[in-house]
Amino acid sequence: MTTTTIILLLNGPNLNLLGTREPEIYGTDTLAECVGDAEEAARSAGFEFEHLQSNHEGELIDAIHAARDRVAAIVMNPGAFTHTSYAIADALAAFDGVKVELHLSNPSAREAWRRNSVIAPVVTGTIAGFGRAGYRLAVEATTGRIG
Ligand code: CA2
Repeated sequence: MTTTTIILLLNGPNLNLLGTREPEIYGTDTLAECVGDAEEAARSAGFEFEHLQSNHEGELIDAIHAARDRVAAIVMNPGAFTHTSYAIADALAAFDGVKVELHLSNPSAREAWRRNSVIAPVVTGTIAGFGRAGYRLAVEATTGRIG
């Protein structure tokens, strides 16, 4: 039984630009709006909520390390690090709580290089292709598994 009550949302590189380009793929909502939905879902289920967006692989890894034994669940949209970062995959593998990989788009339906996730083998599950709604859905997926 976990004693921590925090859900941590991590957003990777370029997601700070959400809502400014490629609306046909990523929608017109801003990252702040997506994060707000996730926070609302966490708090209404009785959890605390933390968020970090970073364009830097090492900063995301440090945040995952700092979450160990402190945070109940991590929801992460790793951005393009999804397809390249064995370092983030190793950090997530060392986190024992619930882990959800989150994508706005459905990378499996896009370019060939997006079809492989090095993160997928180390997470509890993945939510992809539901745009902004995925942020709320991902948090709701964790709250059912914490404990
Ligand atoms: O679909 C997703 O959420 C992605 O993680 C988004 C990444 C992409 O590399 C992944 O394959 C799938 C890209 C994030 C960049 O997002 C922007 C959105 C609007 C404007 C500029 C960047």
